Amino acid sequence: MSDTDLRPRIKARTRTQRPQLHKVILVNDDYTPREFVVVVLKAEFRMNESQAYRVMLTAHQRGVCVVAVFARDIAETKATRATDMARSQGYPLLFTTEPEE
Ligand code: NFA
Repeated sequence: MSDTDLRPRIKARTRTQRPQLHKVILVNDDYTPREFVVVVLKAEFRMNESQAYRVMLTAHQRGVCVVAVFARDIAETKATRATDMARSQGYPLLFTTEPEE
């Protein structure tokens, strides 16, 4: 016969543990040209011109701006790559990361 119901009687309610997200933060400085900051944001964070310009301007005016949030490894890799891109051109531009609350 085909009357053997093998479906579980109890519905699992355990919540999935999602990895903590980390912010990538753009830090203002007095030396890196605005247009170069925009180029880096577009290259490393896949932003369009107007998104990148707004993030650059926010950091310029307020000191810092959150660029995006990612899983820790990805945030750190992107922050390092973007900072290295600036170093290779002799600019002090800095991207840091911090865990989201
Ligand atoms: N403050 C820089 C300038 O006036 C531009 C800048 C913006 C640098 C955001 C770093 C981050 N040329």
